[in-house]
Amino acid sequence: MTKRIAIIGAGPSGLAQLRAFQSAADKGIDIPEMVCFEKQDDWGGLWNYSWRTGLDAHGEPVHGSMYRYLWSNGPKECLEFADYSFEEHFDRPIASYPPRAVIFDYIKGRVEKAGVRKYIRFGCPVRQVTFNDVTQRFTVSVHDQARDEVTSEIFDHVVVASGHFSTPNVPEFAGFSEFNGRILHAHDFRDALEFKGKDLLLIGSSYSAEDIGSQCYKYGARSITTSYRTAPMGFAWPDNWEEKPLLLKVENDTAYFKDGSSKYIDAIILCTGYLHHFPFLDDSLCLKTDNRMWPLGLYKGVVWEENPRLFYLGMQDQWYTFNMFDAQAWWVRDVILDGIALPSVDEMQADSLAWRAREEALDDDESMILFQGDYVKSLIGETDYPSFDIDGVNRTFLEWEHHKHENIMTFRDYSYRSLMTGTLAPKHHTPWLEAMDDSLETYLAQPQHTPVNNAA
Ligand code: FAD
Ligand code: NA7
Repeated sequence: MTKRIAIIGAGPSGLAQLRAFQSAADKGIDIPEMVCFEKQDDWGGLWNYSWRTGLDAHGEPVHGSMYRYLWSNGPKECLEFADYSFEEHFDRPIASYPPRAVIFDYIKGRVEKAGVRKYIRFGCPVRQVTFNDVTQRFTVSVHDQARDEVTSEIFDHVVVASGHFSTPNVPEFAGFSEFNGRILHAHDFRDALEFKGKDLLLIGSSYSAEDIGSQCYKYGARSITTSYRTAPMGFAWPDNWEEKPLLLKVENDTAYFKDGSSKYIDAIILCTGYLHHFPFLDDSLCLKTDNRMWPLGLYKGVVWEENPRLFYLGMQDQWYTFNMFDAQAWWVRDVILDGIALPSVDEMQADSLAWRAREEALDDDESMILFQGDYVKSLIGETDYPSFDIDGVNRTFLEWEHHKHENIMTFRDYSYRSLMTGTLAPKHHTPWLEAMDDSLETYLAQPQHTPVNNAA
């Protein structure tokens, strides 16, 4: 009997799983029956922008954490699919840091070409997943919102690809209840123009703080203050941006910091990260981890060791993204197709612990990038995912880091060479700091053969 597989989520990870099976089918291999359940009305996951915050039209938590004017925070050359280049999609080379709409278009292009939309049931949040030890099968209960009906179906395997940058981690600080201005989490941030002319405090020192702060600077915030718990980001910030140690309390409209300093502020954005949150999973199936490079319990970063019929995609903290999700999806596909045999549970756990020990010794960005590159290599070496120059991607990441430290407001003006096609990206027509319109049309409206000048 044909196996049945449930894929939860049609973001980049879930779409990678569909594409992996479809590529096997193209080679004449019999593939299982697939159903991908997606709670939103379209695919693309976080890249499918929504203006909504809080609850959606059906009372579901809004998945989206992306905002207007979001441009890729790393070079597109590092996330490029090995089986579908940007050049193939846009029919010409494009610059290295596209805005969200351009990346969304690229993600869509590959799966439209693959013809996998037919496997996806949109408007279908998964409510519950349980496993029956006797039948060795999963029961997946899904809410079909159009019909307002919850139905259950049986599957041999479940692939959880529901993302982990959607449920906000929201700490409380003394005085928040009496604060005079707006307090929001990065998950609910949508438009930097809201903070034009304001004195803004951001808590956190990672990507969200860096990028939301940069957006607000670009769109005219009066001042930016970022407050760190562990370490400052340490970039060469503009004059109206300062980093302070952790916030202690707010009183009315004044923030007080651990170093004894204080500052007037209009609004606070909690850039304090996200929770891995799977309310639809039975506890025995549920990954529990913070945001890190090697969550425990997942053999090869994807197989749920306690029940190897269950898989997770994209659960790691991410330097590598789209091509790592592909590497994972191809590998999971081959386990499901019985092309890759899993070792005993003890062996799986020992292997994971060895990766974790290595992860714990990582002490800077460079070592984390190389670690994740090694992980991707270890997966693609075992499947027919088109091999690509991972050392080259690592080098591009390191150049990107260097450019960020050179000038955090101009790093997006650089160009990099595609590791898939060998083409050097053209320079974008407008420096990022002056590019106020983030539409696909404006971004692509550039001469085809702009000479490349890598001095930004
Ligand atoms: P998601 O994109 O989160 O997709 C998960 C999907 O699962 C969603 O469509 C969701 O609706 C669906 N889903 C969730 N729960 C259920 C359920 N119960 N039932 C059915 N469906 C469900 N990466 C980069 O490479 N470059 C960037 O510039 C970049 N910028 C980012 C900026 C922000 C603000 C954030 C939050 C992330 C950014 N990322 C970036 C990282 C991002 O995580 C990945 O690019 C990518 O979107 C992860 O794909 P995913 O499919 O694993 O998860
Ligand atoms: P991250 O990368 O998980 O970072 C979370 C940040 O929040 C990090 O600096 C944490 O500080 C900080 N944090 C977490 N809890 C607290 C509390 N209680 N107090 C103060 N600071 C806290 O999440 P991001 O949202 O920045 O990035 C997630 C993705 O979005 C990323 O992939 C991007 O591409 C976009 P710590 O260093 O742990 O002390």
